[in-house]
Amino acid sequence: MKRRDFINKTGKVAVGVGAIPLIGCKGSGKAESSELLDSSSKMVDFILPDLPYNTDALAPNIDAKTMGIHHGKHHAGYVRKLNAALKDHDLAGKGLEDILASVTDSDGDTGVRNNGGGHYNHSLFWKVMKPNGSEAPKGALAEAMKKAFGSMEEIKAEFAKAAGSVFGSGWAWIAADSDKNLFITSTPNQDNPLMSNIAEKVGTPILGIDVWEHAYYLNYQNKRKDYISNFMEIINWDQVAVNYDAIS
Ligand code: MN3
Repeated sequence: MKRRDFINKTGKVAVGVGAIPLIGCKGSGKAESSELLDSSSKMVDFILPDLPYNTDALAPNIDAKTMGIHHGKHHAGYVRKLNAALKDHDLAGKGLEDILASVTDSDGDTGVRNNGGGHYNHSLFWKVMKPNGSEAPKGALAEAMKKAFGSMEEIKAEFAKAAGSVFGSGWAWIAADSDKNLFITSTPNQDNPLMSNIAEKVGTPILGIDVWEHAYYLNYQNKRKDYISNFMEIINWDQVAVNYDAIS
């Protein structure tokens, strides 16, 4: 698929019910530029979304202190720095998915790439977890998962392997390509599969795990493997299915 088609497709997703609530932005991603201007004609900033549960809701799998710092400091920092990086940047005023599909590995895009990725990735991450997790999905996602991977056990094993193999800081993903076929991949730092000029495998992420040390170190220290297996127990597969269904 050509990149323009990809942007158009994800643009449609961005205004769908399933996708846009993931992304905290006062203006809709598809709003006309005039709607993105406030009364003083300044671009409206991206905002930090609330957690969909209390900071202690995922304990003991993820402890309250980690959640509080991760959301209130780390994610908040990405949002603040994204807004700063977009000042006088060509991509200012675009929706977050369009921004990520357009960033390159040039020095001028570094701030937008790292902090736009950080904002998108964490917005997704909070929503794909819930206390005690949810049952494995039914419907279209279940079919796609079976087609791509076989059994639920194989998916979990491959996803955990991708997460455990990230060198340094990064993310592992289940994502869908332009034909809605699923694949598992990982990305360094705050990159993600939406970054079509950068990512090794391009698509729309539907599930992601943060394997930066800040996501688990307070509770798990160097035991990333234990964090990953405990994350598996709190996956909100219902939300992952919503994310999948929202892809046009
Ligand atoms: Mn993080």
